Parts: sequence; structure tokens; C-alpha cells
Amino acid sequence: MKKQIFIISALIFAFLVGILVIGGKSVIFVGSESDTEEFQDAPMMSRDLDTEEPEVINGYQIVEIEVKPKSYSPIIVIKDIPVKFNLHAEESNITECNNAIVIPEFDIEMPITPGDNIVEFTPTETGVFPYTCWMDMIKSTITVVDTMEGIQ
Ligand SMILES: [Cu+2]
Repeated sequence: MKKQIFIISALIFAFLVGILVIGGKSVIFVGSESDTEEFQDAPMMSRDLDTEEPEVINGYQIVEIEVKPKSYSPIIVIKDIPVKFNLHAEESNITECNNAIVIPEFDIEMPITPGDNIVEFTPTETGVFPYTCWMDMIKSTITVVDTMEGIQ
């Protein structure tokens, strides 16, 4: 009788230890998986990306960015020179979120389609002006300066 109780107790103990080990592993696994997801979801802000600078050709400053699923690169342009801003997009990078941009300062709303998407405006004041996706989730900036001297 005592022997049976001992065996049953030992089995219950082994069972509980097994649950703890398996449970502990799955907690660690879930933890590391959600860290990865968080990292992938993080870059909604575009401020950590490289700022794209213009090239002046035939009186226009041409500046191009590559539209990403969760970011638009910031750009910098010079005051009083007409801008051609190309938001180039690969079809596979276009989402329900990034498929249209808004630039309030220049009263611009434009859909993003596969290939080149060129926005034209002429900045007349220096400053930092936001541009965003149509739902205001992806945020980026257009910086307008008097001169590019000292920036490069
Ligand atoms: Cu969006």
C-alpha cells in the first residue's frame, strides 16, 4: 500500500515537473517571437531613415524616395526652386496604408501607384513640413532650407 502511494506520488511529481519544463520553454518561445514582431512593427516613424537630397536639373530640383510599406524617407529641398518629388513605389510595397500621401503645406493629396509618382510644388518658406500617408499613420518630413551649403 505504501509502495503504491509512493509510485503514484512520484508519477504526479514527474508529471508536474514535465508541465513546468514545457510551459517554461513555450513562455520563452512566445516571448522571443513577440519581440521580433514588435521590432518589425516599430518603424512607423520615418525619422531614422536617410534624408534624400535634391539634384538641380533644368531649373527643377529633383528628389526621389523609395516608398516602403511602413515608411517614407524624409527629404530636404531648397527654397524658391520648383520641386519634382518622385515617390517611386514597387507594386509589392504598396499597402492600404501607404497608397496615398498628403502634404498639407502644399495642399497636395496624391495616390501612390506602382512606378513613379511625381509631386510638384515650389517651397517659398524655410522650415520643416510634415507629409504623411492619407490616414496620418506614416509620418515624414520635407525640410526647406535657404541653401544646401553646410548640409552635405
Ligand atoms: Cu497609412
